Amino acid sequence: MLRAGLIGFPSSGKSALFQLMTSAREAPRASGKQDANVGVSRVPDDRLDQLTTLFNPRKHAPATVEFADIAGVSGMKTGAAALLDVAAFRTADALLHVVRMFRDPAVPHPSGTIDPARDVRTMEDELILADLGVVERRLERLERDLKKGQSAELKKEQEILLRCRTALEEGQPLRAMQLPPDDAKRLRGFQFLSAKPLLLVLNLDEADLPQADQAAQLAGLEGFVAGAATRAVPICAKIELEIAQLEPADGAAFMVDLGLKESGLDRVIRAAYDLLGYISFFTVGEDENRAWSIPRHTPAQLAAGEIHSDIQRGFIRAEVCRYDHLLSRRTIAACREHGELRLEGKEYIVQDGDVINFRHAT
Ligand SMILES: Nc1nc2c(ncn2[C@@H]2O[C@H](COP(=O)(O)OP(=O)(O)OP(=O)(O)O)[C@@H](O)[C@H]2O)c(=O)[nH]1
Ligand SMILES: [Mg+2]
Repeated sequence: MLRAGLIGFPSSGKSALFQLMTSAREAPRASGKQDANVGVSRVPDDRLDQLTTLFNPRKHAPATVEFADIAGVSGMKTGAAALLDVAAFRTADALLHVVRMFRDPAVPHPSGTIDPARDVRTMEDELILADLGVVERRLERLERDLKKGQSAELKKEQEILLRCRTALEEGQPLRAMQLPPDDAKRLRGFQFLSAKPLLLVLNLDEADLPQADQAAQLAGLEGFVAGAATRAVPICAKIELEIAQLEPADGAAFMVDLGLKESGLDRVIRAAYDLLGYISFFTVGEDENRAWSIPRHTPAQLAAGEIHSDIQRGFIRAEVCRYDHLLSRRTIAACREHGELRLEGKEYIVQDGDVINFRHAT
């Protein structure tokens, strides 16, 4: 499951987006220690709907995305560093920075003016600063430990962290560093914020919706968005929340009027999947049809673990057939007869749209 953390300056529209994505009302927040609201949304997938029409299972379960929302990330004295204390952000797969572009005198911006490029840079600097703190603390510790006794592994870690520190001090986020897989693995445990893929959710003014496609250029963010593991998606949280509350037919008509081809929920989820390179596979049966999300290039045994760790552990084989083959043959048996059902081993790289039955020992 994809897990995303919503960050952004106060009153940028994080909670409005959270509500749009999860149809959740904002729960009362625990006072004192920072805590996040976590909500789940269902990933729209036309292919799963088609499979459900075909199999008519008792249960239909789309893939899900988890969103975490928090109050005014940077309004706090501690800035983005405080995010590191909140598990939902530390462990998020991606950060969604809600960037204020709407103009509304009734909702003052904490910095006094609407300047998306400034906000994006400021937030980036905060993420970088938070990570720099973590790197420096770890480096101090490593230096002490290395004085006590040499260790090749600790030396290696020190070397990578020194490179990270240089990048961070130059204002470069860690997501821009090209690291060999081994080194990337060494850093994973730190859960660096600036290493996470970043989706800028540009919260447009209603009046700017007709130019939504050029929002990043209009905001002067083209260069920023060209960075590694960085994307932007335009929304208009307020108006799209209103649409979401209409009857579906009225909502669809309203969207046509506004020139929107897809709902805000669909656009944000698609952009996040795209950013992370996620794909979907399906499990089908009388009981349940279900979609699962995994990173591209995931081997079959690891994909099985997305369903259950027991299936991963007892993995024997994967029976795989392509979604479009199944849709045209209509049954797994017919796919088998036509040689379209394959038996794959644990190293098989799962493809987008695979329909899989995992055989496993119990
Ligand atoms: N005009 C306009 N107002 C918006 C839009 N999105 C959010 N707002 C308003 O801006 C105010 C703040 O929105 P929130 O979603 O609460 O912002 P937030 O980022 O969660 O704010 P904090 O939790 O305080 O950091 C609310 O009054 C929203 O109704 C928008 O697209 N257009
Ligand atoms: Mg909020």
